[in-house]
Amino acid sequence: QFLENVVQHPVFLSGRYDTSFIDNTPELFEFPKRKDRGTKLLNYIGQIVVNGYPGLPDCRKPAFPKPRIPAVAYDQEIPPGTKQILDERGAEGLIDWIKASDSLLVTDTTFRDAHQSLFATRLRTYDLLKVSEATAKLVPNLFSLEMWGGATFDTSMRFLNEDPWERLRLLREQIPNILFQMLFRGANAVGYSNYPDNVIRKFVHLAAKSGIDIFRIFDSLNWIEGMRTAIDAVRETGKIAEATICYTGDILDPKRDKYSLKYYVDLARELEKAGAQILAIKDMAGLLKPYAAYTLIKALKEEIGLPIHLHTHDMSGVQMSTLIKAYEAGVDIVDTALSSMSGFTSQPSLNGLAAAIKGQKRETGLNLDHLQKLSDYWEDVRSYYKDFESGIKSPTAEVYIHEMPGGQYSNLQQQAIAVGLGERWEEVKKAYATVNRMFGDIVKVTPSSKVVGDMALFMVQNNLTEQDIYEKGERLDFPESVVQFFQGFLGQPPGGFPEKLRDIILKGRDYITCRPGELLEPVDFDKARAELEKKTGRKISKCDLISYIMYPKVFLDKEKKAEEFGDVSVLDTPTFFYGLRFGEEINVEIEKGKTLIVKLMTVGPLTPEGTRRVYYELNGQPREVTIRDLS
Ligand code: 3PY
Ligand code: ZN
Repeated sequence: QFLENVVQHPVFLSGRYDTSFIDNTPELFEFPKRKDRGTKLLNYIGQIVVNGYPGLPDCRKPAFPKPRIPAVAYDQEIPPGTKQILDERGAEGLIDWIKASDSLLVTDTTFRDAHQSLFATRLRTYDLLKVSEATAKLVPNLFSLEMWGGATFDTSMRFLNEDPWERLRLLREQIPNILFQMLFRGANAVGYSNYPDNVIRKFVHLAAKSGIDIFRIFDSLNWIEGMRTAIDAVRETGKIAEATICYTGDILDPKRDKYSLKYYVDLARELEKAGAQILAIKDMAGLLKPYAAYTLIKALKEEIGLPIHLHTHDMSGVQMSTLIKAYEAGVDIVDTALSSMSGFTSQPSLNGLAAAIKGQKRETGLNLDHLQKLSDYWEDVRSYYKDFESGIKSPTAEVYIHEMPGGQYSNLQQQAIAVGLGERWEEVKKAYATVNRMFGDIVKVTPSSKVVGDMALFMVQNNLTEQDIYEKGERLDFPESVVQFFQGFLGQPPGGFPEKLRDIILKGRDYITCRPGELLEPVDFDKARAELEKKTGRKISKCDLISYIMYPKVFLDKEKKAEEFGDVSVLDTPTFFYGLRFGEEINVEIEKGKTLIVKLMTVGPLTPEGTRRVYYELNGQPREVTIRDLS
């Protein structure tokens, strides 16, 4: 191996070396670890068989349907779509095209928000890739696919042992014709706190280069200062900056005058001035009622010159009517999800909307049979993730009380279960509404919604009422996220912070009123790279580096898991989550043309060391691995 490193080294090949070559070229001593992908996968499956997947019930692998992958002709060319319009005519050309469109344009959120909202963002790249070619061929006239950002970035590393950048690259290869859209949390990027400006810029440039076309940029407090750096960065890339107003309250309720029609129109004007090319209305909880949508969109169409893109969640069951009223008011683009991935905490149904306005003046032009085929696939795939779902069985108007974003609902419920409050979920939802009122009625969307959720969990866990907070707050240690929120580290809410509560929570700590990005030291990328290369012992790509900068611990944990289990993205999803049944055999394609046949034989008894032997056949040969039993 050493000899191989020497003779392949560019300095050696150039002939320009002397006796210091060996001393000055430490990489000659870096030897790739022996790849035993088979054993690593057996370790992963054994780990799941013995200990289960975290958060899933301790049960035998259920029987799942074989997914109905829509049949498309391999030799059929992928028809051109909106991506080609952007690439050929540039950002301005695309915006002109949207304005001239005589159809209602549709974004499909199935690849991102739908699963974030229905099953805690656990959707694996494996299942996305199986349907990506069919998506490109069956619905080439979609406006965009929302397929990245939001919570998918950290979740894919944290829970799925995946690289989010790899997901983006692979999907881009498979779907070259439809615009890719991501959700970007302004100064919080794809994280939960503000990042230095140079990290925001670097992230945007890398994402644009890796395949993102439209950046939906929002600030969790609707604070325009939190969005400017990202808007400017997107404009530099030639991609589309879709700046966002997050909708909360009710513009038609005179008692909720903090978030009035005027408030939203003023904000939209500011965003247009700040460089937005599309305006998004992000109704993250599904509070925008049909007649309010009509009023809001009519007003925005009159007051600003940008195309309008509406996003909502269907917890109340009312939001299809909201889309229809928005359509009547002239909305340009709407977000929906394929029907089997729609409804409740997710978006309204794409199939339903396309059918509902078929024959109308601005019908979508989408093929209803094709939408059904795609929906059938997702119906099968969704069953793999059923244990991450919230268990909601019917729509509920309770969302108008707690105002919890759809994307947060299933996550907060998982968090509540994790801290032993699963049985007290009703109380958590009530506390969520109370906390919002105490905080001064804020916009609740990641990460401000997480702060409200953390405080709600804290109050329920410690059996605290609102009054208790005011009376005993001096002696309470509030969650870190709540302290940082009141310090101004997520930005400034409209109307400022409630001072009495801020004093109780901060206990004399300083707070800021400027943009946190002004105070954060820029990250030294070279230094961070050197640090990471030292920690991992390997060369680090730009994408890995930014993942590490955003989520150092999560990234390093993923590296550790990759070391132990190899590339688990090749496993089918039922096996990834539930392992194998005794006697079950699967084929695992570890690379193109190379398949392992894995059969689970049996699991041995608990040894005095607390381990179990797991017995397999690998390609017909007996194999065994030892797994620590964590029960
Ligand atoms: C996210 O930021 O992840 C959201 O989905 C907010 O709605
Ligand atoms: Zn959403």
